[in-house]
Amino acid sequence: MTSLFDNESPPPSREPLEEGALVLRGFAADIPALVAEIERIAAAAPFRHMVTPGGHKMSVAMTNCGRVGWTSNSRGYSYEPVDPATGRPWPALPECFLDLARRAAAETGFPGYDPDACLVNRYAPGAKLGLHQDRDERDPVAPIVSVSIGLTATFIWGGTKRHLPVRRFPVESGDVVVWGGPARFVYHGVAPLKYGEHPVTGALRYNLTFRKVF
Ligand code: MD3
Ligand code: FE
Repeated sequence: MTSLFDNESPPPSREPLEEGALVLRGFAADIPALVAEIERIAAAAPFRHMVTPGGHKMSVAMTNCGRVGWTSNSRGYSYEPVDPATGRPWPALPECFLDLARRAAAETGFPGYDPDACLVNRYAPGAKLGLHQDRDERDPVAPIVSVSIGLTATFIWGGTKRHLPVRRFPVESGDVVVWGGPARFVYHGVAPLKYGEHPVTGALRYNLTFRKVF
């Protein structure tokens, strides 16, 4: 007897985290295609280490695609239509990114998702993202969709107040997490990436986060 998943990773599974938040394990099937798009984006809008308003250089390297891109500098955070590093608009959202984000949002109960930004994060071993909320987006109803690619990371998430206890869970290549409804404004972060080798990304992890900004 053969199964659809013989010689493959386990079948996709859905794990609710809390109301409005769902992990879709293995939902992103074609990792090489996503990495090829990331490389195409980075050729037009190079990865860079942004500086926080507090004056710290971020350990995660970032770029964007879509109508606007998330930027940080010593004056603050903003979504910008033009990449400050190149003076050109950000590369367009690839069709396969949009399709993936829309299907994941619909699975979680958010049909008609129309993100206008995709932040692409690149983690080398040791890179981390401190606990934060994503609240630079004007649309508070649309979910944020996150796609993990390459090395496994530990995702940290807490409550809507910084002091509330946090939980941790591993996110592997192909895992998609949708954060909507009451989970949209929870504090979250990523633990320092452990060294490893991934067949497609080598010693790197990428994360795509789709956002509806306007
Ligand atoms: C939960 N990125 O770019 S994605 C970010 O893995 C960011 O690179 C992390 O946090 C990463 O802002 C985590 C998952 C994520 C993104 C946004 C959220 C989780 C979220 C917004 C609200 C709640
Ligand atoms: Fe975030």
